[in-house]
Amino acid sequence: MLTIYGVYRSRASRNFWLLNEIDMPFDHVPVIQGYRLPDPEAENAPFNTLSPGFLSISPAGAVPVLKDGDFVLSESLAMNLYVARKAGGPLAPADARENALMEQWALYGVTAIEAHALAIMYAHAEGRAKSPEGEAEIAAEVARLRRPLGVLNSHLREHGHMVGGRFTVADINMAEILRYAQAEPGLLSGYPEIESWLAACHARPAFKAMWERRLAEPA
Ligand SMILES: N[C@@H](CCC(=O)N[C@@H](CS)C(=O)NCC(=O)O)C(=O)O
Repeated sequence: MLTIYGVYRSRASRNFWLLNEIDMPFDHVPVIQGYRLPDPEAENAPFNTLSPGFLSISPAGAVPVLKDGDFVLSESLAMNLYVARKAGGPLAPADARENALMEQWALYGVTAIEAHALAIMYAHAEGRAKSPEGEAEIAAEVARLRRPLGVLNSHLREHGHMVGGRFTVADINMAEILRYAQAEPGLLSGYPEIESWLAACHARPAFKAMWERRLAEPA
């Protein structure tokens, strides 16, 4: 049985969503981000990304991490591709070309979109969005997202989904990256194909089940 290390309020959310979709049983070891704790090294601190026991599994000190027997894998998007391939079925790549396209979109999402979308989300979450500095920061990130969001919008208009004309792990990976950009009101309405595809992704029972667990966790 797979073990997932991480909390729902982390990038592990994308792994939990996929595992719900394919109904694969897994063990869950909650590991909270060290930076969310007042003293992550305190004796009574909960198991966290700076705990020696976690660092011995994942020297990068970040969640999520997956264990499958003695096989350890980090990087949430790589984990999802591994799990989907292991499970097979419609969410997995059907052949080498689909596999390559799923890797292509995961790398595009993480290199061209995720950091900018996250910066926007943090500007809102940390209360900077309404200050002149925050507005300038968000405007710069929105400008950096213009080209990749345009690429995705055109791709979705033509193909409906990321890969293979059906809902797959590639949609989960990209949807979880784009979710951060939703923090900026009105941003995605400029990209209607993305907006409607994302709404359809979020309407899936497996996403909703993950989201419910996430909201149940302390912020
Ligand atoms: N690219 C990595 C990013 C992992 C990452 O930064 N995880 C955050 C939580 S979402 C974390 O554990 N941060 C702890 C820290 O930076 O100390 C992935 O997708 O898994």
